[in-house]
Amino acid sequence: MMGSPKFIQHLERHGVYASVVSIDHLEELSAELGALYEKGLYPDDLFQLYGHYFNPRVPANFPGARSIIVAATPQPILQAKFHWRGKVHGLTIPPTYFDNRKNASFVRRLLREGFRPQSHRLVLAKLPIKLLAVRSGLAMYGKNNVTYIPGLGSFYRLVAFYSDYQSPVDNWQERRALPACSSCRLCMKACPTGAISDDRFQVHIDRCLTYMNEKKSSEVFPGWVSPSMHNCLVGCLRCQRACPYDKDAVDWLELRGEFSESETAYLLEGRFSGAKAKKIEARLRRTGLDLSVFPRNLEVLVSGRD
Ligand code: B12
Repeated sequence: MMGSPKFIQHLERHGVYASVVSIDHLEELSAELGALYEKGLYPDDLFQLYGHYFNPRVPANFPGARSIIVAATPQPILQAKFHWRGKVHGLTIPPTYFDNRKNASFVRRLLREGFRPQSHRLVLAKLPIKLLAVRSGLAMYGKNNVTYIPGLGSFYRLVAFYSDYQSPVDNWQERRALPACSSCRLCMKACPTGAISDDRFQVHIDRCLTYMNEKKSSEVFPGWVSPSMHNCLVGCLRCQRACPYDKDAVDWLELRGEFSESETAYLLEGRFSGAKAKKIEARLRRTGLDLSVFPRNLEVLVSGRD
């Protein structure tokens, strides 16, 4: 903490870790991802969704942007309870699916406070933020391709801002991996779908369970994905739970929702319309979910377990 800018120290006092790089690196960030896409290492459908991260631009109305600030806010694992056929199923939602806007506002407020008496403009940045966190020295890659910060593990949400703050230091650096990942294979063994492998560092995105269960419910899981592989209502926690760097973070749980027998039946039926759908979706949003992954993701977790 000593030696870091005052605003970063202010964030740290509130449990948020941050770093800053010069705006000059924006092109390098996009070039690195562009190269992955060219090599066929990034699925087309994700490129459609996140293609703008591959060619980020400072907003035209912000020519004075001088730096990119990236910040990590710790987040717990969430639980939602579903009553079904006389049993209560406590289902899991990993960190980072929820409170996106709330977190961005929280970090923005802390930055404003930390900059005082100066004031700096902050514009939310849509960037490959994991790579940015590593390139800025804030985090390191785990072999599971999730990033880690000493003391926090990997259970945090990242957010980035363009700013007109001119940093006296530029923290841009080479990508780094956690030291133990060169010999530890626990995440690889824990990954239910074989998405983490020794043939390369980058995960095989098309085999990642999260890639499959974040899609709309109308897309059925491939036949090779067995029911026992599923462990979260959306996403997956197997590689993070197995990681020794996450051992202090995995027990931080927060219960955010409870759904009665009739609500669970409605979610499993999968015919959503009108006020009823809106009402239940509003409650799901507290856990970071919407109706798009229902009924498929709920069905695989409760069916056969009653
Ligand atoms: C698209 C996306 C996904 C996709 C694709 C994931 C992927 N690996 O690309 C899917 C749906 C699969 C996904 C899953 C998950 N995601 Co996601 N995802 C994103 C999103 C929107 C963009 C990421 C992206 O485009 N990545 C491009 C890929 C190719 O980059 P990369 O994984 O960093 O690849 C690098 C490494 O392979 C590395 N590398 C390659 N070779 C080598 C060699 C060495 C030696 C080293 C050191 C590094 C290295 O360099 C590559 C880049 O050049 C970001 C949000 C954002 N704005 O960035 C969230 C984000 C990355 N996801 C996040 C999370 C939490 C997850 C999940 C853990 C959720 C879950 N619990 O299920 C999983 C983890 C999957 C995994 N093991 O990677 C968090 C990460 C937080 C963290 N602690 O790191 C983010 C930042 C969201 C957020 N705002 O917090 N995600």
